[in-house]
Amino acid sequence: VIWLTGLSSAGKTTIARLVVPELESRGFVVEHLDGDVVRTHLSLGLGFSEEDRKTNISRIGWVAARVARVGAAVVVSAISPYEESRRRVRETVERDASFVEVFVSAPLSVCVTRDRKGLYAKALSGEIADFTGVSAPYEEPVDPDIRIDTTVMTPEESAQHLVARLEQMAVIPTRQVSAATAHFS
Ligand code: ADX
Repeated sequence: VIWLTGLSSAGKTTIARLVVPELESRGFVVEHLDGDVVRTHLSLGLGFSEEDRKTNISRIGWVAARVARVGAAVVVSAISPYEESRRRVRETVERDASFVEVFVSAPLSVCVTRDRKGLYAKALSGEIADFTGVSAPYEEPVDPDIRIDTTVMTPEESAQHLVARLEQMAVIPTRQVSAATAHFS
């Protein structure tokens, strides 16, 4: 389970979408669980209180653990603002599979400028309450397995960096020029 946490507009979904085909090319069956999508199905009806967010993350974690247990890779992109929730999810997943916490990092000032969905503008004007980084907390991972600073890397570079780190950690195999092809051609 590759778990991307970070502020809204930090780049989690973009990086996740780029990493999925990289994992598939290494032979993994991959499921991508994205916060925005999960909230239209599995977590439909949940809001953004601390309690609802913790429920959301625990549900995503439960599904991720189940899917990983049968051998697929799971990429999660969800704000997951609470350290405690992330720790619990790790514990659940690590009973049967590996868990990699990836902190997709960009300062709030940059995320506000990106504001892809126009939500920061609404949060800053008070139209949306409990907005992460503005009027609700984001507890930065103290010791993430991988950190990606999306202010200094393009999305493609971020995804490549993530894949390279996963290889270094031996979580995924290195993609090699096919030995068979190299040998027989
Ligand atoms: S989490 O806090 O429970 O992990 P999740 O990743 O599922 O959040 O959903 C975050 C998405 O919901 C954001 O990308 C944004 O599009 C939308 N959203 C709507 N309201 C809020 C809010 N108050 N805080 C953060 N995100 C919000």
